[in-house]
Amino acid sequence: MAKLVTIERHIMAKQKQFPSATGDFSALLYDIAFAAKVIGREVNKAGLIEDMIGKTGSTNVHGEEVKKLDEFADLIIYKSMDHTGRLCVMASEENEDVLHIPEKYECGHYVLLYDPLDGSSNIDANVSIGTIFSIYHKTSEGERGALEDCLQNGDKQIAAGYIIYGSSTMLVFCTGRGVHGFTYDPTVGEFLLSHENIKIPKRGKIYSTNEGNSAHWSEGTKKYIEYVKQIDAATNRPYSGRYIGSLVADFHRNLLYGGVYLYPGDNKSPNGKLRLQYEANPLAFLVEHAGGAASDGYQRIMDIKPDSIHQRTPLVIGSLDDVKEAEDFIQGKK
Ligand code: AHM
Ligand code: MG
Repeated sequence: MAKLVTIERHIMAKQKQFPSATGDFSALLYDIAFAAKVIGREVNKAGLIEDMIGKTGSTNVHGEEVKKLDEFADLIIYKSMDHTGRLCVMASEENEDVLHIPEKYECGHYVLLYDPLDGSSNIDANVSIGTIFSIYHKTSEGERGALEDCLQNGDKQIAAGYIIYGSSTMLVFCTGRGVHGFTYDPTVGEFLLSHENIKIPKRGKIYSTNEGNSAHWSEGTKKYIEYVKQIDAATNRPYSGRYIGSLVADFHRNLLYGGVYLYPGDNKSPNGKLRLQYEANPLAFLVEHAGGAASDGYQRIMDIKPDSIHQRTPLVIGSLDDVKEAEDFIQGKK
C-alpha cells in the first residue's frame, strides 16, 4: 500500500523547508481545504435539497444568472477567511468590488482571489464544477489591503489551485514546488495525496473548445481547429474533441492526459469569456509548473498587466507544444 499522506502532513513537510516561515501560509492552505470540504458537501447533495439548486433570480457583475450554490460557495470562502488574520483583502468573481476584511479582525500579508464555483451553469445537470483560487503577497502600503493588491500580474502569484467536484472531490494546488493533487476521502474527512508532482504531456491528443462559436472566430483560430481535425498519422492527428463547458473539469482532464483548451477572443467578444484574475492566471500558474503553457494567443497569460479585477482574456492553455502551435495559427504564422 502506498504511504498515506494527508494534505496537512504534506503542507507541514513543505513548510519545514523554510525555517523562517510563520505558518500563516500553510494555515491559509488548510483554510482553503476546509472551505472545499464544506462546498463539496453541498455540491454532492445539491439534487436532494431543493433550496440548493436553481437560480437566485439575480445576475452577477458579468450579467450572468447567479445560482444558489454560487452564492453559497462565495459566502463560505469569504467566511472561512475573513477572521483568520492571514489575509488583507480578497476578490471574488461574484462580487463587483474587492472584499475587505471587517474592521474588527486583524489583517495579514496575503491576498486571495477566487472563483467560488466555476462552470455553475452545469450544476443542475450533475456535471463536474470547480472552485479556483490564487494567492499573492500584499504589496500596498496601508494595513488593510487595497485594489492594487488584487491587480498584480499572474507572475506574482505565490500559490494557486482548484478544487474539482466530480466523481470524487479533488484539490490540486501548487506553491511553486510541483503541482500536487489530493483526493477527498469522505469516510475520514481528509484530502489524501493521490497525484504527486503532476506533469502535463509535452503534446496531447485532445482539443477542447466551444465550436458553436466558430462562426465568430478569427481565420487563425478556425484554421487551427481545422488543422487538429485533419488526418496525419505522423503528428497523431486527428485529435479527439472533448468539451465539458466547465473549465476546471476540461483543464483537469487535459492536465492529466495532455491536450489544449481554447476560449479565444472572437468578433463578438474580442477578449473571450474567461476572467484573467480568477480563471486564467491561477490555471496558467499551475500549467506552467506542470510543464505546460498558457497564452492569450499572442503573449504569456501571466505577463498581462490587469487593469480591472474582472478583466477578461482569451485563453489557450495546456500542453506546451500544442499551445505554441495554436499561437502560430492565431498569429497567422502557419
Ligand atoms: P462561469 O465562471 O460563469 O461559470 O463561466 C466560465 C465557464 C467555464 O467553466 C467554461 O469553460 C466556460 O464558461 C464555458 O463557456 P461556454 O458555455 O461559452 O462554452
Ligand atoms: Mg468562472
